[in-house]
Amino acid sequence: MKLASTLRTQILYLFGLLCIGCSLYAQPVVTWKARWIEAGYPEDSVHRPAIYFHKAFILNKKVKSARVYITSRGLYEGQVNRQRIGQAYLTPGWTSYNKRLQYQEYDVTSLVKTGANAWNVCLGDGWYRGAMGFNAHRDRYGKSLALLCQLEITYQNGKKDIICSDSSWACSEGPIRSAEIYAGETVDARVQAVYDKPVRITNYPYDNIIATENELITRHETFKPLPIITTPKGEKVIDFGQNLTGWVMVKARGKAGSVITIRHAEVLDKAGNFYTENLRSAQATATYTLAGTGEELLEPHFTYFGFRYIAVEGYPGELNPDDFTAVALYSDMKPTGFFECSNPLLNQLQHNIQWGQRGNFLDVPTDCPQRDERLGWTGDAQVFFRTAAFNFDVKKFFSKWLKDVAADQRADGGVPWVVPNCIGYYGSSAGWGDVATIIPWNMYLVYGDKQVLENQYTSMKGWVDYMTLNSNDDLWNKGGHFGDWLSYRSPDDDGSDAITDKYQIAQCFYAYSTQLLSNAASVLGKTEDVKKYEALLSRIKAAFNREYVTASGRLVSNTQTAYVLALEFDLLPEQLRPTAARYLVDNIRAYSNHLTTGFLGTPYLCHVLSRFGYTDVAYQLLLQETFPSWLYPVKKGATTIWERWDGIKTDGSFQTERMNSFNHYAYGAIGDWMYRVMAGINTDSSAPGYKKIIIKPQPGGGLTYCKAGLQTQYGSVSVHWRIESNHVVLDVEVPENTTATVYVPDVKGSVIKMAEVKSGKHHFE
Ligand code: RAM
Repeated sequence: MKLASTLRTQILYLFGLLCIGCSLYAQPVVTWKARWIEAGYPEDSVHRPAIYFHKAFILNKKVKSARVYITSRGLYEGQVNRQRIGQAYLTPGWTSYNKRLQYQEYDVTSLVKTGANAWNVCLGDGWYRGAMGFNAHRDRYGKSLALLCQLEITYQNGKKDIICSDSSWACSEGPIRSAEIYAGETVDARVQAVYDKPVRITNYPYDNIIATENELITRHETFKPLPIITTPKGEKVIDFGQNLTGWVMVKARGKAGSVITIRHAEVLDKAGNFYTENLRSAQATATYTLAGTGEELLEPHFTYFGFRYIAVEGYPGELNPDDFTAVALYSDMKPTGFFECSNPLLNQLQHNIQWGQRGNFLDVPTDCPQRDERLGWTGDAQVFFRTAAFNFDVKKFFSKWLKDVAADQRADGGVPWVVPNCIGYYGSSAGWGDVATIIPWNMYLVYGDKQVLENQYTSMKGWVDYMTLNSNDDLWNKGGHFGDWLSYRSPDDDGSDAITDKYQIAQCFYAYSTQLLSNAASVLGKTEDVKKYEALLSRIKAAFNREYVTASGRLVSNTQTAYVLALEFDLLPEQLRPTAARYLVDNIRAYSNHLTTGFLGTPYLCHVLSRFGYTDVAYQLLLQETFPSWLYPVKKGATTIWERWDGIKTDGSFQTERMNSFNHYAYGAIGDWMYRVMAGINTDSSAPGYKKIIIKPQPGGGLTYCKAGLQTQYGSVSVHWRIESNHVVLDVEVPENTTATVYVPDVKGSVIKMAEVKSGKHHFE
């Protein structure tokens, strides 16, 4: 056994003092002694079985500590002496691999031993070379899987050793016969990895390898089956009661060669049959062939599913609920927010919003977890950001992803539709590309850390300059745009579709992004840029008013989204704003108190209503139970947020299978209004990150109480209001080292008292 000499121990911690802003960062840097290795045999290019790598080594001395540094082109799972390395899944995560490839570091001291050791690592296609994106193309980042890993050992006598991936490793196929994100996984437990093939050294670069910044994907909640269903078609179906993202652990005993097939679905159709058409081409199937060795525990490794139901075929014997457990997988973000009120439907909505987040925060913020898409859609992410940051601590999750946004941004500043951009560039869309400014600025507001603005400033500026480049006379009126995606369309074709002109929308986002860039420049002390972009902003607004606004404040597109965006982003002159807000309310009334907004208008709809004194109308929209509304899906039994307002139509039939996800968080953006306006928890932008807190609850909608809280970096802020004999009783909790301005409301939501308070618990009535 050839052991690397201690002299080669090259994992250097360079505690480089990276002085950025006023914060000091200690950055561990790995010097890789390991070589990239890949399978040294011709692969089955159709099924692409996982590749199993192996290294046997002997340690002669007592080990004090052992650490693994590992990454891969493809997904990896490793074991030392048959014990899993770490608790993370789908590692090394998903980034713009060719520019930024994360490695992970694990303490494996308890796994190694003096004497003979075995280190195994298995690689699957994953996002790297599995079918992804439109037309499910394979090989988005490269054609072959490769492994890079090193194990650094410190002996009790202080000496060091290193075991690296190199030509001394062996490899072979093994039980995982195929695995892809959309297709699922096929495991034949009869096949064992025998490691009888050589590996090949490859010359992939090292300079794109980076430390992991965010929380890895880990296992979370588990669910047991509800009573087993036999559908009208005779399928054996298990309902886990919750639409979730992850997979099902199965226990089975059977003859060698018996095949169990598990298909996944989010919903049953009107007749009660298993429905998978909305997964489009995603097979989303786990297939297990038993080894016949007694009780076998089965679960996939390099895939995941978005599902509530599974259809099981080939299971030996009766289906026993004890043998099936669904497990939720998502990035290990710390839960930070809670929200509860006197309306059970709203509590279910909050539940659905949180589960939409859990199901779509798997290293990257994805649009959906089930069909052949599951991509980092930029628009969806920006729409949902503020809500996400209430429910979970997403600081690291988004600082990592924003770096991929910057990495995948084009030289002309264009931002691709999805990040990591595995689908190619089709131009930039308003409301999608603005992720480059909206998330950094809002991250600064909620976490109070300038670093994100430093990191993203070039990207923010690039995006605004891109829009300028594509403008004529300060009007951004070029290119293709998604517009107010999935806004209301009349099921009766009665001409009431709520379509907003796409260039009118584009102009609103052009203004908003320019405003945010100028805000960022001001925080970072870039005075020249502040001047430049403030001047640009005035021209953009003037152009908007020339092109899209009548003298009385009516907009060219007379839709809710049109008014919402113009008002939210301050595009109209002061004197026209109240009239425009009135037009918005008139429009809502014209739809019998229903919203008609799509992805872009929805997040701001209730905020704009509240800002202009129509919180009562906002409550009417929020509490609306008929289509289109937030509670309509809740009434239809949703356990997550749907992609469309009418994913299941009033007659029980489905919207088109071409686009009908039942786990799409975008419309969950209402959560932000629930926390910020209903409960009234907000940060003061003059002291962001909740250093100064504004507590301004606005009761309404006939609710009798509301309780909400947020774990900020200073500690917990919470609000509890309740209505007792026609007046409001308010309890607030303000964290250490912060101050709060509390606005005490009456039962109608009007402010009756204001108080400046320090940390502690405060009671008002
Ligand atoms: C859909 C995605 C996503 C949306 C784009 C425009 O396919 O699911 O939600 O942002 O299209």
